[in-house]
Amino acid sequence: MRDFRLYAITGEQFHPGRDVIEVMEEAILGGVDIIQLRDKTGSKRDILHKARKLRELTRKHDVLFIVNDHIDIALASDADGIHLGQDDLPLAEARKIMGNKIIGISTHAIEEARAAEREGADYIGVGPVFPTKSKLDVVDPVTTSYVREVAGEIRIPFVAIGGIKLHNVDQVLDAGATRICVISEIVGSDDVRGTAEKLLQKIRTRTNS
Ligand code: TZP
Ligand code: MG
Repeated sequence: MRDFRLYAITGEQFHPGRDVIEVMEEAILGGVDIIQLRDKTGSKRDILHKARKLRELTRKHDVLFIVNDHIDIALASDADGIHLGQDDLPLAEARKIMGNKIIGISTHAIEEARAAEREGADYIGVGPVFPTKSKLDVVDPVTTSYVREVAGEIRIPFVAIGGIKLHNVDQVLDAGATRICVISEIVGSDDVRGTAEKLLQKIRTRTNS
């Protein structure tokens, strides 16, 4: 898959009254290079409608587009890929359906990261690094020590996620992450574009890229 640095996930509860497409476009203008549609409450029809609009937006700006949970919606909207958790369809089954498209897998422990790598995931999520209000099923923070473990061992791309903010992103980069994924810090900001720009600047500085 094409490489990325700053991954933003939708979180419409963080920007009441603002349209998700408009917010994500600002994030892209701030340097986000991969977008995920994550909607745990809408009907499939509504999610598909948003997916199609985000696909159009991401095409216009040439950034990657991933759908969370719903393989059917990922295919119907011609997304670049799917993001799956440990309780979703197993990776091997998803691969049969998705072909060469991107498959990302959430992991919370090194055994899960190893399994995802072995089974052919394109990238993994590593988190939640810090406490977060954006994920309802409660998982204890994995801390930066899990980031360090993954950085030392796993060879496929990984993205650190969970409670990552401008004020603590350096800790995650220090632990070896080179790709960062954020919901609330970006989409909940009064200055979506400026916040994305600042996060990207920190990543670029730490990774010399
Ligand atoms: N998976 C692990 S943490 C998380 C997800 C979807 C939520 C991240 O949101 P935020 O607002 O950046 O903490
Ligand atoms: Mg899921």
